[in-house]
Amino acid sequence: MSGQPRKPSDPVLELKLPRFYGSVPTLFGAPQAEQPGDLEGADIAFLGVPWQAPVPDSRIGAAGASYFGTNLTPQTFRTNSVKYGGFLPEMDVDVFEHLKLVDCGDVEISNDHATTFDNTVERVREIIRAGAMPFTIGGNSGPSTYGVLKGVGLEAGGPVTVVNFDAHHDNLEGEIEDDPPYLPRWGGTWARRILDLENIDPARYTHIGLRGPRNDKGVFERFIEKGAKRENIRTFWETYRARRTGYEDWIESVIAPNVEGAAKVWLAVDPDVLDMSVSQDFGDEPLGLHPEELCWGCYTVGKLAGRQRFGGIAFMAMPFDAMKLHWVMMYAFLYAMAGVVHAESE
Ligand SMILES: [Mn+2]
Repeated sequence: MSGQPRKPSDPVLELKLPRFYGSVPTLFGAPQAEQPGDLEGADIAFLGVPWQAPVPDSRIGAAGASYFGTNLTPQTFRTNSVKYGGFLPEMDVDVFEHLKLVDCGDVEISNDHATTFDNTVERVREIIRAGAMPFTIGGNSGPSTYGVLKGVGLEAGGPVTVVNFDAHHDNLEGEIEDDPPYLPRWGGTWARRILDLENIDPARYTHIGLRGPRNDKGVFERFIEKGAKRENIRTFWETYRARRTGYEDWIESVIAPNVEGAAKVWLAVDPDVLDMSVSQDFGDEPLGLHPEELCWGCYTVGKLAGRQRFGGIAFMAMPFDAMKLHWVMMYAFLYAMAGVVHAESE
């Protein structure tokens, strides 16, 4: 070493972070799981689902933020994660001391939509069979919701509770086989379609944060038709009141009855459940949750489910370049896992 700064021609000899390719490290710098055998001993397995949905007419322009480039979200999410560790002083827990995280890379996305779904289901089943909890991130809804949850359901061996944080119903009618191949309608339909999946119990389906005029009049009826309960669809008025009456008690009372007796609990978060003021680089719906409310909700799900029943956590429709939003969602993930850790220590 000459003591001089490196020359552009000097080789880079050491990469301290495990990397998939180029400048993409693993999530939180976790060990890479390249082969199914690498999943041994893992508690949490991160899996990217880099699928970008076609942008529908209604979401062209600024409203299309959660569509454009979402195929890049898993890798930018990884890149943004490496400033964090797993210790939350406010919870006095280091998540990664208790739960071993590995990064499984991304699902292989195919031009053939059915193949993408099959690949996703298979990767998720592989993770669950190895005894780990899948942490998945889209892409848009479709493979990252229906595909992931299909795998969870097939391995569950009993009823699965879905806890879905979303401003929107996403339960429009229309079956998969009716979708035009060039414009699969997953974004607006997935929450209805999942209610037909094996082991997904519609009566346990819990929706938190529904609000606003992107929803239509049929929203409740379409859930009820599929077996969901009206009282499990929690709108802004309830979250708003809970701020005064005690949000922690309220969210526990909402989730606990639907977790009781479930074989698995799967947690889905569409970041638009957050208020549009939360992140300067994403959000087009006011009257949403604050980060602490989302984090506490995720913590509550983790704590009520516990290590054996926590069926996975999934983020979807997150723009690749919404850096501040990524960080909020990393908190949400860590809080869910802190709940799982605390469930074990009780
Ligand atoms: Mn939404």
